[in-house]
Amino acid sequence: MMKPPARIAITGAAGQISYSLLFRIASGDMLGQDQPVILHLLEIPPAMKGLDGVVMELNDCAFPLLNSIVTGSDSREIFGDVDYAILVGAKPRGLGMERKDLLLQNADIFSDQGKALNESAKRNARVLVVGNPANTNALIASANALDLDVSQFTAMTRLDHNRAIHKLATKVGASSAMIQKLIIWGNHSATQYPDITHAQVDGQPAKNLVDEGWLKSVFVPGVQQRGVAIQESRGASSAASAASAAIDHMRTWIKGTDARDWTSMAISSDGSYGIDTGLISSFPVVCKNGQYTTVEGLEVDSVTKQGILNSVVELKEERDAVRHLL
Ligand code: NAX
Repeated sequence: MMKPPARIAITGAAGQISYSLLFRIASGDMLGQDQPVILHLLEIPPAMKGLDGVVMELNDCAFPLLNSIVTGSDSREIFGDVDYAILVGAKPRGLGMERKDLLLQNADIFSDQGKALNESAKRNARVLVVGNPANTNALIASANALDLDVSQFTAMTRLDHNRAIHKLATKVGASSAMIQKLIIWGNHSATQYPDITHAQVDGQPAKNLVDEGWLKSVFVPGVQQRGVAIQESRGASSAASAASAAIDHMRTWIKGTDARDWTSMAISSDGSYGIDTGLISSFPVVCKNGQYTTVEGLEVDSVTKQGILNSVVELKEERDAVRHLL
């Protein structure tokens, strides 16, 4: 017998990332081939016509697992009874717009959506924030969802994690599958800190296979600036890779990490590694039975410590700019 369908809300459903994400969820990549899904798609009114076209295409795929699709512009209605919410929709940074203005405009969206999730989502709903600035948007959504636990809110640094895996794998001539235990620390922004101190390549310490110069001047800035490089080359920001990372993030959260590995997720800090309690920061986490736990007790060298600190300073600035919504 088939399982009852899972309800998944996706905001910004007519946007670039969703154009890849929705099809992968509907084909079973996120929850597995035995799990039917109902998509709850949220868009703003001017984008509804575009969304209707996406829905036609989803229907034309005749996905066996796609039970039905609900669309609309009312977040309370769309979040009704959802098990998962992937918050992708956000305003893009306009020409000449300051980062702070973007933060404030998107802050209102995420405060409203936090309240809406609180009112209508399932009590154990899991939420992933993708829309930027993702960490602080997750903080706002969680602070406005008073009846939901802060642990239900996460932000995406899995794309950065995957980018770092590929970069290291290419450098040492390994496949991505051979790389374990990388870490992205901090904010999903150029201040994030990719850390290979504990990483392994086919069980061997990665740091023995690369030199300090490459780490400092190629690896770290290359991962931090990868989004910009894609934007410059494609003339548009990362979309399919972001969708793939969102699928990875949710699947790992639900199904668990491999026994020999961990992953990176931006979660509410419990003060570990000197990161201020309550900030949504990226940490190494292990997932098991649908729950994640921070990997504790790792040694952090002085260079990494400084990298984490730089990102935490930025996270605190972002938090302070939206304090009125927390
Ligand atoms: P698009 O501009 O293509 O799509 C965004 C969609 O959101 C639009 O269709 C828009 O109508 C909709 N939207 C705006 N306000 C909304 C609201 N209040 N409720 C519902 N929908 C709303 O952007 P896309 O390329 O899909 O990127 C979406 C977000 O992901 C951006 O904020 C982007 O910066 C962020 N990213 C985050 C990444 C991460 O790793 N965390 C990586 C990729 C991406 O840059």
